Amino acid sequence: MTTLLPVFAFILISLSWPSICHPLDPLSPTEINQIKLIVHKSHLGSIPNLTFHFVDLEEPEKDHVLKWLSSHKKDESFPYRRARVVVRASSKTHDLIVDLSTSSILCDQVYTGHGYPPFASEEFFQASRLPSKDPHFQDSILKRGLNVSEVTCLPLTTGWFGEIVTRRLLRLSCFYRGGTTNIWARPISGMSILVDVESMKIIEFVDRKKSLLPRAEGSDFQSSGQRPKPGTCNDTRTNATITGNVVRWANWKFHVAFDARAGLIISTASVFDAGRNKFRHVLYRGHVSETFVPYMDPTTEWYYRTFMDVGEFGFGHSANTLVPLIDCPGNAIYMDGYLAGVDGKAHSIPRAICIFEQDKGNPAWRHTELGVPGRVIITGQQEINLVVRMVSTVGNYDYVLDWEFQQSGSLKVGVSLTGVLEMKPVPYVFSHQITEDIYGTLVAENTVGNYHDHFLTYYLDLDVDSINNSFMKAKLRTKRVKDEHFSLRKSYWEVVKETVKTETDARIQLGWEPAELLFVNPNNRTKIGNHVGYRLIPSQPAISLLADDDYPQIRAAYTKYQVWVTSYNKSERWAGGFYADRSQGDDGLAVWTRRNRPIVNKDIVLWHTIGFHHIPCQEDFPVMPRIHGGFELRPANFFERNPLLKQL
Ligand SMILES: *[C@@H]1O[C@H](CO)[C@@H](O)[C@H](O)[C@H]1NC(C)=O
Ligand SMILES: *[C@@H]1O[C@H](CO)[C@@H](O)[C@H](O)[C@H]1NC(C)=O
Ligand SMILES: *[C@@H]1O[C@H](CO)[C@@H](O)[C@H](O)[C@H]1NC(C)=O
Ligand SMILES: *[C@@H]1O[C@H](CO)[C@@H](O)[C@H](O)[C@H]1NC(C)=O
Ligand SMILES: *[C@@H]1O[C@H](CO)[C@@H](O)[C@H](O)[C@H]1NC(C)=O
Ligand SMILES: *[C@@H]1O[C@H](CO)[C@@H](O)[C@H](O)[C@H]1NC(C)=O
Ligand SMILES: *[C@@H]1O[C@H](CO)[C@@H](O)[C@H](O)[C@H]1NC(C)=O
Ligand SMILES: [Cu+2]
Repeated sequence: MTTLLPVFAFILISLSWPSICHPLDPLSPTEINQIKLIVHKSHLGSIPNLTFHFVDLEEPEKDHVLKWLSSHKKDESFPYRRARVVVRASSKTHDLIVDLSTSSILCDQVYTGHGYPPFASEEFFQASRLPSKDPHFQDSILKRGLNVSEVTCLPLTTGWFGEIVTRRLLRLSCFYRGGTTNIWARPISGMSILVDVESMKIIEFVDRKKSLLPRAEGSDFQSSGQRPKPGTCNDTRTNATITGNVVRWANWKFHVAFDARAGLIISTASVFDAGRNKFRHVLYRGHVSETFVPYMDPTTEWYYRTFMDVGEFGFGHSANTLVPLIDCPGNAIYMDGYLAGVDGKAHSIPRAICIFEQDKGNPAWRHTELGVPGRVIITGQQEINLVVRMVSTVGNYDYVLDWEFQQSGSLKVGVSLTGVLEMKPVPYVFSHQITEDIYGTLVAENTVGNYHDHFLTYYLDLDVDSINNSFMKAKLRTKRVKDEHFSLRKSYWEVVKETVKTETDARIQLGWEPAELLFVNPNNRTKIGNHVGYRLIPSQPAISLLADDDYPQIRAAYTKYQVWVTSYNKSERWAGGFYADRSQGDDGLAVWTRRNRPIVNKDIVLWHTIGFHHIPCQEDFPVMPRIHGGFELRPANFFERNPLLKQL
């Protein structure tokens, strides 16, 4: 029975395999289950304890996708459909390419380099339950006068600190609920618990000392009940046409996908140009590539907290089911997401993505003209945007990821941070009592919110009007007026344009010199002769302040610059390397760009990091109000004139 059943199910699945709507569509639950069967039928199927760590669409060749999109007839499916699958079997990592149309494994490589694939949720879950069954742990909890059934332990990734890596590990951090749901406010410190994930056993347990436990009172969070007025939410419905994963709204057309690792992916975004009467390419693919969250506390129980959440776990794996009227407005349209579990079986995340029109009551443009005799002219129009949103909760933090499409042709990418701080107990009740380094802010009695950073790096494969683009700096330089007879002015600024030739020169630390950063199409100009382009407008600049030789910084070397531009290569998508868990910095942006490839008039990719240096404050306790960061990709000489206006 056990051997017959999969074969039978397999035939059913093959017969019902649906035709592909778009080559970049995420894997469907049927396809995920089909992959599970293909892997189990292969030689890997006989190895006990096979675990699935990564199951994703193997991105088809870009030129094939572009050709198919520009020429395909209705009902004609894309010629191939493949998945990249990473499994662990007998303590080995197998990196597979699975072909769905032939139900075969095209490639099976045992990965022997540094780093491990992402953890599966089930591994986190199993690890977190180990202490409650451990006699040493039970003993320590009892000695502290606490009740074991009120303890929650959570797994944290361990990073890499120069040691020889031989196994996958997690460290557990334990908390005492005892009267609060805000577990992060009540950490049980003085303990180190190390778990070997392969054998799923505690391999090291150190109890240093009985420590102080911050009180539960006042640490819970409840909504103050401010809600939108009833009736305001269903008034309008978002006026977007969604066919499969393709969204059409106002002058935009794009593809939305849910991905286990990156979370939300926007692909093949083009904007309609009424002047040219056609859709023009802007972005081939954009998504969060990696995050880096290092804590600034070098002590025993904190030093290793240097998380790379996207690569170690995945924003899609941590995606929430969105809650109407908390996460998204009443006019939102929802899309589900699908993931493979540790056993390879498909799971769904209902309402993983929401799409809604947003009217913040801003003018898109306006003008009052008093200079026309006899009348006052006031003109303008309201700004209405389309937002695509996902929310990922990685442990204590919640990341709200937004892509906002504007009718002006701008794309605004935003991320909001909310959730709960990672906190540490201290003997202090007043800040004036503090005499030692506490590596954070006293945010409540006996409670320190530790200093840390959040870096989110975006992969932005811009294709402005076609794949060949150049990266340009338009530098603003102060110019002295030399001839005093020419002008009474002594100075002004001029623009010095510079096409960046290679990858090394395209690494930029923002904020040092005023410059516009542009992706231009050197093969196309507006009617009056300017190069068509899109401009990156960053927000506040932040780069990693860690020393270059510090281990976490070696792993996340790319966080020393906020802007990188690379030559397109389908396999270069993860800024900190694909195998991020316990990585050693030998894959990723900083390594690829050592080749210093030319980037002029080529298919190039922009990488941009949004950074937050987080000095916690009391308002961040017990739960933090949303803080926002982001950037804008804005047309610059792309259209002939303001595209919001009636065409001439
Ligand atoms: C499979 O996992 C179980 C428990 O998770 C463990 O006891 C067993 O040793 C593992 N087998 C192999 C071959 O790794
Ligand atoms: C420990 O906590 C559990 C559940 O919270 C409760 O049922 C039990 O009575 C507690 N035990 C003691 C000794 O307080
Ligand atoms: C909004 O629409 C939902 C579903 O269509 C309905 O259940 C709800 O009562 C409506 N709310 C209001 C305030 O009209
Ligand atoms: C909905 O969008 C379409 C296409 O952009 C537009 O023609 C139509 O007027 C819109 N309808 C409403 C009610 O806004
Ligand atoms: C892009 O430029 C390369 C040379 O760098 C050329 O071979 C290729 O045909 C160009 N592609 C397009 C779509 O213009
Ligand atoms: C270049 O611009 C012209 C209009 O100025 C347009 O007709 C043409 O399609 C553009 N070429 C590309 C490759 O986008
Ligand atoms: C693409 O990138 C990978 C990883 O950096 C590299 O191994 C491979 O050689 C690159 N391919 C090309 C054609 O440059
Ligand atoms: Cu923070």
